[in-house]
Amino acid sequence: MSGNKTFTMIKPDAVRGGHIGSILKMICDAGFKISAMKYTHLSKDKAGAFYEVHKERPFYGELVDFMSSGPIVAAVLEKDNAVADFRTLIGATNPAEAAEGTIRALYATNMGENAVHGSDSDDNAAIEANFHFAGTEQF
Ligand code: 3AN
Repeated sequence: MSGNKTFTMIKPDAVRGGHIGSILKMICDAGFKISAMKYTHLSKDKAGAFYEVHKERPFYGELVDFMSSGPIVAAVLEKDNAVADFRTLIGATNPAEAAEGTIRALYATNMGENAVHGSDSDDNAAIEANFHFAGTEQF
């Protein structure tokens, strides 16, 4: 059975572009409840640890630099079928391939600077939520 939580970040490009409010409205309008949220600036170490799984990929250094280049909004979102429904709402990793009306189609710049993160599995959603939030910060 699929779970009901996912983890997201509004990335530095979308924050710099002034899109926090529009993106949060799309998320809430799509039926997600926010069960944790913070506005924070990841250090290089913290961004590197979050994306540890991509360490061997050629874009890892660029990804860590980008994700620590400015503040982000991190949040845990709750809804039935949260992981899959949120990935539908954000669209493909490459904004050129993202479906019309998705968050990435509207706000992403390119494959690296793609406006938002969304967990890719229930297990990773729990790991990522707990990476950013203490149990007492998740409601
Ligand atoms: P998604 O975020 O759609 O799950 P992943 O998990 O494949 O995509 O990649 C994680 C992040 O790494 C992406 N959100 C993006 O910022 C970055 N990334 C992925 N592929 C590339 C690439 N080819 N070039 C630059 N950055 C990339």
